[in-house]
Amino acid sequence: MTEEAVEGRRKWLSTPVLILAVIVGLVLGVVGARFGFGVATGGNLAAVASERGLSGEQAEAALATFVPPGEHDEYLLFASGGHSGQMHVIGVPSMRLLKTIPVFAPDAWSGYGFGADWTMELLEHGSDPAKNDPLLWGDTHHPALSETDGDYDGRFLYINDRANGRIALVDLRDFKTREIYDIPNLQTSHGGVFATPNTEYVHISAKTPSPLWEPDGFAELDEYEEKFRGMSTFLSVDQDTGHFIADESFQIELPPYNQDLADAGKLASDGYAFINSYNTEMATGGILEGEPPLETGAVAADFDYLHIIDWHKAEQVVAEGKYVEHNGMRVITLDTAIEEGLLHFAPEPRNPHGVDISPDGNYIVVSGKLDPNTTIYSIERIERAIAEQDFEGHDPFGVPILTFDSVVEAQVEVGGGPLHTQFDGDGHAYTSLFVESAVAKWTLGPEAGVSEGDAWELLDKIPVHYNIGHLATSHGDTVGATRDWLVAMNKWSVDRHTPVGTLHPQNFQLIDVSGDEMRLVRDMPIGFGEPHYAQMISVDVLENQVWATYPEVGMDTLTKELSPVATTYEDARIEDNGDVVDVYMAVLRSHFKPDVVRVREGQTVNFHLTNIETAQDATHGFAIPGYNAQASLDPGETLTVTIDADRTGSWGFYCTEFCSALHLEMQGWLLVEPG
Ligand code: CUK
Ligand code: CUA
Repeated sequence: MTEEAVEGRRKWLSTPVLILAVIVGLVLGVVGARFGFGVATGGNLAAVASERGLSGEQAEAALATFVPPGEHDEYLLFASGGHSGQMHVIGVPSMRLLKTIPVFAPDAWSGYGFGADWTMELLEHGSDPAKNDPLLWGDTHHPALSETDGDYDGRFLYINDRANGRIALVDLRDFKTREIYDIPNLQTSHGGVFATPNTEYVHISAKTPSPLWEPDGFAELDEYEEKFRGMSTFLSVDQDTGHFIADESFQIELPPYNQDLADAGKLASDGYAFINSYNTEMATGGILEGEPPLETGAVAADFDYLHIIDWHKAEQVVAEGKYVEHNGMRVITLDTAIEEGLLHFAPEPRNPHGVDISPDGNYIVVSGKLDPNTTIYSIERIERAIAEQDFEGHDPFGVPILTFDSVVEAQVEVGGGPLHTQFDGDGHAYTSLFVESAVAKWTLGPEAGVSEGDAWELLDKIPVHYNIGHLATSHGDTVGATRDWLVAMNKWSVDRHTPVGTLHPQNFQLIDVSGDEMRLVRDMPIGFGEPHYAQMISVDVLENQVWATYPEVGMDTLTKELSPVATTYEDARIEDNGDVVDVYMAVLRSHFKPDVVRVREGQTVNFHLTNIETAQDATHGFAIPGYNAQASLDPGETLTVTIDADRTGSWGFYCTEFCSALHLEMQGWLLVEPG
């Protein structure tokens, strides 16, 4: 958003508007100023507002977030899709859904998991190879955009699978999932994904500890303390492709606590990683065996531990060979991590959830969901306490615990059930309050540019609807956070939207944070799998990097290189090699060449499909009835669909994407002769 526009919005929103006459004058003034048309055409605005029964504030909000037909949003919000296994891309401020990116779950529209070999192969990752039983869902929680110098660079997007301990890579040139990696020694994952400031690594840690050293992965729960462990993973990233480099990655073994959310240090705290934990009580439940429920056991102690990892030091330790290899991953054991001084704990008020680093990197904000305060640590205090060995004790595994009073810089009473915090680059922090269903705005301290007198103060609070989890500000996890928009990601909507049955949408709410007071300007029902976290990136950063079509015809989706099986129109052909038939097929408006494919029952058929189109949006589909096969080919894209021709019949394949006036004619025959 331009500075002028921000300034305009600020001014305009801070004006109290009570009666229609005032609205009209104000609206017309602003509209006139911003869009440059005369007041004469604006007369209808008053009538529209009046007819629709809109208050002044509502009319303002509508205009503030309206993106005219044909124009683009200022920001894109990449939201996780929770247990839908997908990700959603939403325009801000219009709050229009632009795309769903399938990641861990099949998606019929894009043919993800319905035929194209690359999609089938990706979805296999994490499946039990002993069984023909693909893992077809995930629980995406925390997207992480790649970063350069601590700010989003729009190259890659990473997302965790909380359920199955996996991580995926999405290439932001074509918004397609490019890798799913099943991380060794993690059963589940939550702490991450975050990228280090230059995406040297993406971090992901366990959620539920597991008996990861046991050969068959099994241990009794009464051996929990002895045999279960958590794991923090630093996955090295190939800077050209975004792929994970397992050989250059490492893990750090952690005690069997629930390692929760995590964040990377930046600027002042570059080189550190922070992970919250809960259930340091190591409760395991067992109600039927006379134990308290896990939840009761897990809240018994007043403090849990903020994990502070010096990953620069960890890199050195690995380089010196002080690791063990476990399931193909280099693991720094807990004992080594303690000995080498790369792991410290700081007490944090019980059962914290979010940990978030301020844009300047100095402050580490922790929110304890059972404590009305956010607790703010400073990296300066932490580094001093580590240097002076200012410990208040050790945990049962020997990890040194820094003295609480030495490392805590401030506490701010924000309200009921604080979870997550975001920033705006102007010295403000915004914390979601789950229990209170509100967002609290408060000031950081001097290192974030706030004067001593104004530091650590609650400034404003706005109700949200309802039960907010995460929140996201524009560039909110980076050194370049901006003071524009905040999206509150609410778990419940109750009565906010037209009833659509008993499963209600969640509710995103757009809040304008450009003024002194926060203003709620838009609701967006989320009628699909539950988003947790989102990151918001300026469209300016992405715009020149996103491909409109594949730059060359015949490009392989995964490798982004010309595929050896791509075909031109002239070279389209069928090669019958006995057991295997290779069909090199050109796909264009509005036919397939070849359009009759004759095979015998029992043959394996590889359809090597190339969409030879170069026009934007000239996407074609390829669906074969009876074979559970559907692929989608973007302009220029090449992929292979492999089927075993085990159902005899005359099958009419067709294009699924309405591509031209003769789209319905875009069909052909797969003749499977009885063998
Ligand atoms: S968690 Cu969902 S509201 Cu998985 Cu980031 Cu806090
Ligand atoms: Cu191609 Cu419809």
